[in-house]
Amino acid sequence: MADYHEMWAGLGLDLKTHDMLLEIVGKGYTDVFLSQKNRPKGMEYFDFVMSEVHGLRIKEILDAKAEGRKVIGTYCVFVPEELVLAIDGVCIGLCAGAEFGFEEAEKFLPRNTCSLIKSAFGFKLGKVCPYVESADMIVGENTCDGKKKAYESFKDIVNDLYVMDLPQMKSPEGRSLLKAEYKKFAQRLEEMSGKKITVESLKKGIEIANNKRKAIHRLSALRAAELSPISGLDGLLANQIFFYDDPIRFTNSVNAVCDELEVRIKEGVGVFPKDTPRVLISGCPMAVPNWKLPFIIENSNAVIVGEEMCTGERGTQNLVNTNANSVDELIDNIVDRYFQIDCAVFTPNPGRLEHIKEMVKKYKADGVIHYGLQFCQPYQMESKILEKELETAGIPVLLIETDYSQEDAGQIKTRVDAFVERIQK
Ligand code: BJ8
Repeated sequence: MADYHEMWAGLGLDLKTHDMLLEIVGKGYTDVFLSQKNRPKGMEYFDFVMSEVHGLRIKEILDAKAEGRKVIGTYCVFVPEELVLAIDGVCIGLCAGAEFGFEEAEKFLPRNTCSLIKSAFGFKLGKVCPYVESADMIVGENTCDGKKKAYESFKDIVNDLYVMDLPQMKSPEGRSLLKAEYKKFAQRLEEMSGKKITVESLKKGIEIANNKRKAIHRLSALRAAELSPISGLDGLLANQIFFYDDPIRFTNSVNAVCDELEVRIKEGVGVFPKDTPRVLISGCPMAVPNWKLPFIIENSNAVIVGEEMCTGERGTQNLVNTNANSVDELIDNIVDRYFQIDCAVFTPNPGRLEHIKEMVKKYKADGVIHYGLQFCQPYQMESKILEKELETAGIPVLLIETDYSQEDAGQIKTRVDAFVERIQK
């Protein structure tokens, strides 16, 4: 990697701490990803992206800003990237997946806050995230109580925080609220960029976002092959990079991996031996560099064949229909897609159970490992209902409750080993 210290200093990063963070993430990446055997050649692109995650990509973003494009940071898959693309903006997922700066974060948040929220605060307070520092506007959303209340303090420590309200029920009123919020957001984007969203620009934004999702759908479908052509870790990595790479380059790179996987499937090449137990993971999102649980699973003689999470199929499923003649109709189509997201903050939320069952069938999973972050009430509460329903339907379930620390890794490994033995054919 080239020397980017000047660029980072310009963004106000704490260089010493940032160097330390990069070293830890780099080492983690080498241990978790580069140690895997028989990876598809196309994954080299993702290795490159990760090696330049705070370098080249940030430079690209700063170049885009210099051209007058706006950078929008987000924390939730409910924020419609299509609208950001329609003003020729850059949309970046900011979720943080490392236990970093928690002590500082706890000056603003109760100790019993989930790691995901603490990490977002920790990255900002520790001045180690060039994405947060590059953003012209950060979008928060009223989802779980933790996030909703945390944004009340977050607004004082970031530049321009915009909070979007979201429905909690899949009712006609809920849908109307979502549409009103998306229209308000579109207006805010127009004001800040000085660019009008037109039918043409919005259709283009939809097309770029749809293509990105189609590429991931293609990758997911290939993971259904009897002999897994790619590891779950690499599948997750593609889903994580989905949030901050250039969307067109990302789409092309995922499609290139898919071309290679199709050949692998034809030739009977897999990354794990035949009859390796197949696991579906489900639950809270896993942001970079949160690879603890998938690493444990794939080092317990199982393969992950799909992710029912926002860094996975919950975040990428369904496309936006481009068939419309006005911006308002296109926004309706966007609402139609996003309103189907089955986040656990919705009540009731039967769609998620159905989606998990569908995924188990589609990817031929032998069991489900549910990943719930400590203190995440929506997913922890829902996990009990899911466990009961899935076990009744004959689908074995393991509930894992954890955080971003490594302290419980040994204990989780023991439980995953026992579960893998249970689902072994
Ligand atoms: S659509 S999952 S990205 S809200 S882990 S902060 S829920 S206490 S992240 Fe999410 Fe949007 Fe839903 Fe997806 Fe709260 Fe739970 Fe923490 Fe969470």
